[in-house]
Amino acid sequence: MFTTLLLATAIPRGARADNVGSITGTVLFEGDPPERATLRRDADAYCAKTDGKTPRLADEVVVTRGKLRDVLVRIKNGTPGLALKGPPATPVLLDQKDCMYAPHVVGVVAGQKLAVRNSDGTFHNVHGQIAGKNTWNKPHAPKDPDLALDTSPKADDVLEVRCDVHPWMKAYAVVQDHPFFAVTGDDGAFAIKGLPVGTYTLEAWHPTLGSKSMTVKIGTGKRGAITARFSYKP
Ligand SMILES: [Cu+2]
Repeated sequence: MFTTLLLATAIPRGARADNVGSITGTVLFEGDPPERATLRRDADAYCAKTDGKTPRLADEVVVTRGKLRDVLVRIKNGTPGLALKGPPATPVLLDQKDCMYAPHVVGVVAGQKLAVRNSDGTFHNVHGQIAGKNTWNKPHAPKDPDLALDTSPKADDVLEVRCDVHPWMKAYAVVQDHPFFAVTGDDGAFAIKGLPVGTYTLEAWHPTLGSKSMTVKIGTGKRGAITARFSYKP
């Protein structure tokens, strides 16, 4: 009896454990993307040197051939029975490289740590805020070991990370209470796998362009692998 109950909570009604679906897709930016400002980084000679001959551009909105980078795509309405038993032990890596954060947007599971690395030969400080409230502010000298920093135990929180030494440096860690999310790269592509049959709200989140959502249905057989497309416009 106890086993039956456990199974009943582990698998949503109507879903079969062996029938897992996937959502793959692309995030587009249609029309002319906003112009990326040229960053002035000569206040720090190290940063300016990593620019080489071509000045670096702001990374708030990065569009490559109509595809939008740095969009976190996630299941928004929860995934009954698939909640994690705790955050993954492996932290999510945020690198400070050439005086930029890489990546610009990461997704984390509630409670998962952020490993912040300094790959630069200059001093950074790592300043985290959630909704304007400080979470930590750490000095990070060259060759210092990675920092293991708390994110947040609360789904939907957005942890904003900045460097007060280099005001153009900004990154975002977006919190989920499940593992069903992905962040787009230069190709605008995302893939979320391992979903049971069901109806989901799929949300796209971008730091400055905002959120969009749609309803998707994972069915059986061929209807288990669906494609989705989000489109942002100027
Ligand atoms: Cu910095």
